[in-house]
Amino acid sequence: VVGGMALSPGEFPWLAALKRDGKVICGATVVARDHLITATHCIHGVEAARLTVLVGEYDVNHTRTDGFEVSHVTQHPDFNRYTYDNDIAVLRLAEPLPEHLYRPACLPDDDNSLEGEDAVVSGWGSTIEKGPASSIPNKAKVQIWTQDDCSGAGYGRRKVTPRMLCANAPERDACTGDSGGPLLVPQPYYTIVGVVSWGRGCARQGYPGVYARVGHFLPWLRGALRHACMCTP
Ligand code: 4AZ
Repeated sequence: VVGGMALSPGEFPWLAALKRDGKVICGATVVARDHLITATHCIHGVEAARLTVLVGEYDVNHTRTDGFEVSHVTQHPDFNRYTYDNDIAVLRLAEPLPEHLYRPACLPDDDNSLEGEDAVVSGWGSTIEKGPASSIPNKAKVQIWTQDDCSGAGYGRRKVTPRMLCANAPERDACTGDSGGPLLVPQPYYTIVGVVSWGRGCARQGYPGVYARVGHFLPWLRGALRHACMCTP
């Protein structure tokens, strides 16, 4: 996260770090006792056995646990690895998380446009473009763009589809390593409206962060999260 501030320990109890072969590669969001949402591009073609998630941790270079085992991965069937269309995935854990370690983020209850709304992006990604990953998580307040402004942004022929959402603020953005983590609207409950997906560099003028639009995937998520105990505020 560029242009943000450090989270306090325990401040975002739904925020998780995703590891592949023991190394943090992306963010993720706890949405149920044994389910997280991340980006498909983070885990594309990777077997569940190589994945773990850190939940309830702060400094990822000094963790208390090695992470919780992922037992099953549901990639979005229409993920496009060239355009990053449909860049969302659901991780199922081998065991439910200990209750004291997390609180789930809520899912939106419809596909609102959200344009102009304030949102918060968070993660262990770089705090400057091409910088190293952060050992502690950061957060930044950003604004959600209209779909028209977003399609007309600098991305040109790199298409921003209706399955995506743009957000940024001057000098504030998601960055490398934040992928898979949440974009949250805080009112009335922290609700995951986006999954960090792509962008040109970080916090460049005219190039907002692009997110998978969670509201678009509600029917698919209901299937992938079947039997999960959901957020009950
Ligand atoms: C990345 O490489 C990445 N500025 C994620 C988000 C953005 C850029 C890069 C958005 O994971």
